[in-house]
Order: sequence, then structure tokens, then C-alpha cells
Amino acid sequence: MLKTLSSILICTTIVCAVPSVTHAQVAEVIGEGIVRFDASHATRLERRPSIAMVRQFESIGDIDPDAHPLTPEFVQGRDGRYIASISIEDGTSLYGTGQVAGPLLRNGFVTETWNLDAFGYGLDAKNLYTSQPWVLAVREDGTAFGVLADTTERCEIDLRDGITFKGVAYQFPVIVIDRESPQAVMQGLAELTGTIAMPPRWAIGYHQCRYSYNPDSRVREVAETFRAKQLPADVIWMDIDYMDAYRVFTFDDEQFSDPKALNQYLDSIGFSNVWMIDPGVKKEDGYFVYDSGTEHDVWVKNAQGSTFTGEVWPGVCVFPDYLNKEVREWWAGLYEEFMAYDIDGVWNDMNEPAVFNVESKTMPEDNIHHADPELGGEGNHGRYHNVYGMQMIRATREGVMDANPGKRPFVLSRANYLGGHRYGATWTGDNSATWEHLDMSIPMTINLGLSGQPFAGPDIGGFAYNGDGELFARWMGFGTLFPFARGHTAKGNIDKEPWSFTPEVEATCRRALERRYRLLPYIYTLFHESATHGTPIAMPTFFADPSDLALRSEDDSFLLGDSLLVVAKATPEADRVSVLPKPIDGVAWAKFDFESFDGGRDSKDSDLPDLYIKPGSIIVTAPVTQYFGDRPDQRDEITLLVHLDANGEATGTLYEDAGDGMEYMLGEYLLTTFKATRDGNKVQVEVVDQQGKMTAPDRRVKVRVIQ
Ligand code: NBV
Repeated sequence: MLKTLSSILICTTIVCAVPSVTHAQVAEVIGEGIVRFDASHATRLERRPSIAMVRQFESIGDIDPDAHPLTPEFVQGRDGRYIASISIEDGTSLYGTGQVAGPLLRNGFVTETWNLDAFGYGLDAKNLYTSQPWVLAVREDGTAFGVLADTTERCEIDLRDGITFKGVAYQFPVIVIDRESPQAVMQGLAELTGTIAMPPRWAIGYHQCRYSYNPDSRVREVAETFRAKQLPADVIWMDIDYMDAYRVFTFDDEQFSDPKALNQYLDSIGFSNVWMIDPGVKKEDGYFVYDSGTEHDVWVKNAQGSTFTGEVWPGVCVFPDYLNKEVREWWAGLYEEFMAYDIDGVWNDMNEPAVFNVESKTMPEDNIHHADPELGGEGNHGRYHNVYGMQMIRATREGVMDANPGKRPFVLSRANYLGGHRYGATWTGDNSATWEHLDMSIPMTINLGLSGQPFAGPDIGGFAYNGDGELFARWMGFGTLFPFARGHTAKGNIDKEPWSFTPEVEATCRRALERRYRLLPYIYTLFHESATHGTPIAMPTFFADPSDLALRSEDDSFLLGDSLLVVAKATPEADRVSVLPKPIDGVAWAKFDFESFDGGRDSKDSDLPDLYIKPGSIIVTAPVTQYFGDRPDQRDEITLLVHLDANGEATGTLYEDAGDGMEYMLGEYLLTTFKATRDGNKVQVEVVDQQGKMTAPDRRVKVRVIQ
């Protein structure tokens, strides 16, 4: 009763306008099958620059909005919110919406774009660390469309009845990509928001992290143990405790007295290194970052125009205003000295930004950003909150590139926004060592991929809590096949390296890591495809057959590229049965393992996921290496896994380059297409196409036919 009364009061005293429902009045083509809708001519004129998109797309021509099958309806709600909705046909499956907890299929869910430090998040989390106002819709017949709400503001994505976006203070445009398949829609999204840059090859290997490996002797010990135990790994991570009292761009004198020597040692045993940098800068006179930032006037201001302060790890902090070009340049400049300690990669954490001493866990929405005109000009934090982390890693990436010209940068970010994959990879934040989180790490990684962020993965093993050996083995089993594969755990937890549990768990981890390393030529090729066409790397199983409705909510499996299906065992009992894609012209996806390489042990390890190869495909594998570049003869042998289709044919590609540097952009790469053909009871393999300037090595090519 009270509720009714108060809503009547609000209606009569504050917002009197009856909501006006309008079909979009303006629709313009901005790409192939891509239309941008605005609520009115007036809102079109006031449209803000897009931060998600790689450039401001001009209209190729207006169309009649009413003639388009997916014209949104724009409404301004009684609460003043701007609402855009698109109705969907029965049988349409919805995906994407960014980094989301819960199942793959998002019909019926409400998500909010508002980057949040979400430590300990659960299945019911409404918003997490990254924001992607984007929905991929797959119709019953397998055709698809995608809808992008081009706003950086807090935005509710309500998928309970069609697709509805509710923004707060800005009449945002809606972009619809209507194409023949979900893959083609994802390609359309990449045409708008760009693709990932080709990462250094070491970043495709396995990463080992914890909060924190300290002092530096512990870092060496962990790295050496990987080598002693022949557990493949490429990267070890330095979490926040390496710093001097959490002051960014400093090193603890005692625990990390010689970071360059540490990095050089790691390099000598084949480990690349990644070091953390947070946005919160300790407010302390005499600290060079604070002094320099103050001199350059880089800090975010509060509504009154004075420097905003908030508490994070170092105590009272100030925060760079990354929305501003000069601030980004200042920030980028800080990396010159830092990277000179032979640092390979940078990890930007806490960049939602997280602030401890406020209820909202972030800075006040009325703080002021002096954003560049190209980003939309001066505006409050509410408007720019979701892109703060994105613009931070943009600046970091610039700094890393300037400091190490000619090298490929690697940046990992916790917060991000649609399009932010252009600047860095993402992990799924502070998950937990529970079966629920293990289970949800698959759809979460897939939905990030379906939201334009292909370079993603969870903390394998879970960040919060200890978990046990069984959980760890299972998670390593399939987690090592995610595009970004990193084990991590929180402070105070038990050790969680592959050898920390039982010899059996260690053996499973070794097999899992060896699988990744055998598959690296294939995985690297997928990164190349993603960097070229915007293809997700880990994809939902239904991409194998978008018209097969039985695959639409398949949560426990994923496709790693088109040709490899990974079926994880995501429950303690490993009792869930996954739906497999249907046979193609009578030929089934074929189960395989690496038994012939592993004395049969790989196939008997029930903690590993099942692997299937698609009919008609060739997957290029290599002998196990311990890290990128550990063997000069690394490219001397490849093994083609071949599964012939009904016509007795299969094809596959292999992308190779130097693994670092930019010469690949000048043609220094090799893209080889193999074709296998059944010839009586033999299989002939030939190279049918070769592109790029790199010379093909004279190598042994083994062929393994899988039936
Ligand atoms: O820097 C410490 C941690 C880090 O290990 C984790 O991955 C981040 O998500 N960081 C958060 C801050 C502390 C979290 C409790």
C-alpha cells in the first residue's frame, strides 16, 4: 500500500510526462548489414563520440527505419531513463552482455554495465569487472544479429522479454548487425570495434601467478621447480607485494632489491615476467610519481574542482585522469624507466577504479574527467566510469610500446569496456576455488569472447579459498585450453602450483600443460585469425552448428577454434553429459587424445577434458616444449591431426612468425594451408597454399589420422 502511494506521489510531483514510445526515427547504414538507429534527428545531432568503436563511422546512407526488421523502440521512462528495446522472435537465443556470472544462455537475465571490484562474486552478480553493452542474438534457424548500445554510462541489459537497454542520462544510439550467422555477426562487431593485436608468443603459453610470490627468491624457486619437474610454462607474475609499500613504479628494497637481475635470471631459464601496476598513486610528497603527477596536474578532480582522494592499498591515493591525452602521455612516460628493468608485460589491476573507503567501492559519480574532445569532452565520472580502466590500459600499452619499440606489448587488465580488447587481455577477476566457479568459468570466458574480448580466461584453481586437489586438477585440465591460461590464488591460501597437491594431481597438470604446448601451433594460428578477422578464439559449441537448438545452452564444452571441441568435466562426479555437434554427412566429430605420445596415460586421465576433432579438419600440433624458444629445432617437426570428412578430405592452416616483433606486419610470416585426401587406404597430405615472406623450414611432417 505504502509502495503504491509513494509511486503515485513521485508521479504527480516530479515526472509528469507520459513516456513517449517512438520507433527510431533515424536509421543509417554504417557497414555491411550494420545499421545505426537514433531516437530522433535531434538526438542524432547530439550523439556522443563512440569509445567502443575503432573510429567514428559515418553514414553510408539513410534508410527508412520502419522498413528494417529490427528497428528499436526508444522510450524515455518515467524515471527519466532512456530505454531502447528490440523484440525477438520465439526461439531466439541470447548471449554476450560481457563478463557475466551464470549460464551461457542469457535469456531471462538482467545485467548491468558498471565496472565493479567484485571480490567474492556469486552466480547472482548483476555487474562485474568489465562492461560490454552488447547482445548476440541467434534466431531459431541459426541466422543471427547483434545489438550494441553505444553508451559508456551505467546501462541495464534486460533480456527477460526481448532485448532492452536502459541507460541513465543520455539518449544513446543503437547499432544492429544483421548477418547470416553468429560468426558473421562477430566479424561485424570486430569491423566496428577492432581486433586484438597479435600478442607475443610467450603470452600464449601457460602463466603462473599468486598473490604474491615474494621475496624474489620465491619467484626463482617457483620458476626453477617448473623446469625441474618438466612442467611447461612461459610466464611468472609479480603481484603487488614487490612494490615498496604499494607505491606504483617502485620496488621493495629488501624483497626485490634487484628486479633486473631477477628478470634476467628468469629469462635465462625461459620465463617471461609480468609485473603489476595499479591506478591508485600514494598521496605523498617526495614520492616521484605523486610529485610528477601533481606538477603535470593529472589527477581526477572532485565536483568542487579539487583533487579527489580515496583509499586503496598504499593508503590515501590520487588517481590519474586517463581520459585525457596529456595524462595518458604522462602515464605512458612512467614506463620508460620501469620497463628498463627488463620487464616483459604489465598487469593493471584495481582499475574499475576500486576505492576502499566508500560504499560505492569506486569514485563518486560527480567527479570530473577532463576527457579529450574525441572521447566526448569534459564529463563526470558516472559517464566515464566504465571506460576508466580501458583508457588506463590504452596509456599503459602506449608506454610499454614506447619503452620497448619493436616488441609486442602484453597488458592484462581487470576492468575494461567494449572495444578494450584492442589494448589488453582480461581475466575474470577474483573468482573462488569452488565447483560453482569452476563450472561458471567456461560460460564466462565464452560470453566475454562473444562480447568482443577473445583473449580471456579465469584464475585457474580459483582466487579466493583453498579448494582441493581434485578441483585444481579438473580446472587445470580444461583451463589450460582457454585463450589466456593462468593459475592464480589469493594471499593466505595454500600453495597452488601444479605440484602442491598429490603426485596424481601433478601428473594431470603436466598432461594438461603438455596438451596446450602440443596445440600451440594451432592456438597461435587462432590468435592470428582473431587478430585478422575478429574471430573469437574460445567459442560456444553451437558455433559448430548454429541451427542445432540442442547446442544452444551447452555450458560444459567449448570450441577452441573451429576444429577442436573441448568437453570439460565440470562437476565433482563428472556426471554431466554434454550434447555434441551432430555428425557432418554421416561423419562424427572424433574423440582423440595424445595417448601415442604419452604411453597411453593421457587417455586414462579422467580429470582431463575430452577432445574432439571436427570432420574435414586438420589440427597442427608440435612436440612438447617447455617454453617458447626452448629448442632451436622447435619448428623442425609438426604433427597433423587429420579427420577426413565424408568426401575423404580435410584442410587446416598453420600461421607462423617470429613470435615477437612487428615484422610480421611487413609480411614476415608464413601461412600454410594443408589439405589431406584419402587415396585408397592411404592419406595424402599436400600444401595447397602458402602466403607470407618467411621461408618454410625443411621439416618433418607427421600425419596422424583420427577416425
Ligand atoms: O594485487 C592483489 C590482488 C590480485 O592478486 C588479484 O588478482 C586482483 O583481482 N588484487 C585483486 C587486489 C586484492 C584483492 C583481494
